[in-house]
Amino acid sequence: MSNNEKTILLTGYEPFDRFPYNPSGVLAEALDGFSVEGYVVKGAVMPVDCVKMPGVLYGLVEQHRPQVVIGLGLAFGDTGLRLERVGHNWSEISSPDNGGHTRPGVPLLPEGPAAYFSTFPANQIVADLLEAGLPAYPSDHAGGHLCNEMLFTALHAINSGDWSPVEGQPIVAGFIHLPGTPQLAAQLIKEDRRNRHSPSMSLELMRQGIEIALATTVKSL
Ligand code: PCA
Repeated sequence: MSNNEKTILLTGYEPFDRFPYNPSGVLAEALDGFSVEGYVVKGAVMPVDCVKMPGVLYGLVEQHRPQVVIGLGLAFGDTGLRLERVGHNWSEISSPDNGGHTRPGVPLLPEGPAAYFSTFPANQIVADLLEAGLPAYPSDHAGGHLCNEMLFTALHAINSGDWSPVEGQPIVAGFIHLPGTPQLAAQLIKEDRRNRHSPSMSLELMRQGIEIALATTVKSL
């Protein structure tokens, strides 16, 4: 990385649980090197392991020194792009993650605050996505799994000073949940026809939406 390159860290996740494919990791990798408004995307796939993930995220921030950190994750069953406005200090993992860990519902950081607000312009992103004809909505609960953990970890690192400001500006952070792809929906219907009410969105449309989200975020800096 050259010293004055402006970067966006875009993370996704590896496959997990009953999903053999995770559009979030696929898109984070596909967008690696993409330029938006003078910023270069650094795309990375993180492990779905609640113990390992925070260290991986810290390592990526140390490596790329991004101005913006945005996480992507799969939320099968969602009907559009879900812009997460809050990261909660909470972890509840009922079916084992890829490291075999479960959690009964515990704070991520016992001494930490209950929650932090995301700092990317979630409402403006939703408006821009809807204007472009893409289904999108804001959310104030990112669940109890790794996606919320990523968002809370990033917001805590920024608020606690672990991740220092880049050129005087605090790092901006947020999270976007993605629906399943048509292929994932088809596979689940094959397994059980009762899964027929499974919404999906093509990878191409999700990619368009993420590009809009990144552009809107960078324009707000
Ligand atoms: N989705 C999970 C974790 C990994 C992923 O892609 C979540 O919504 O928390």
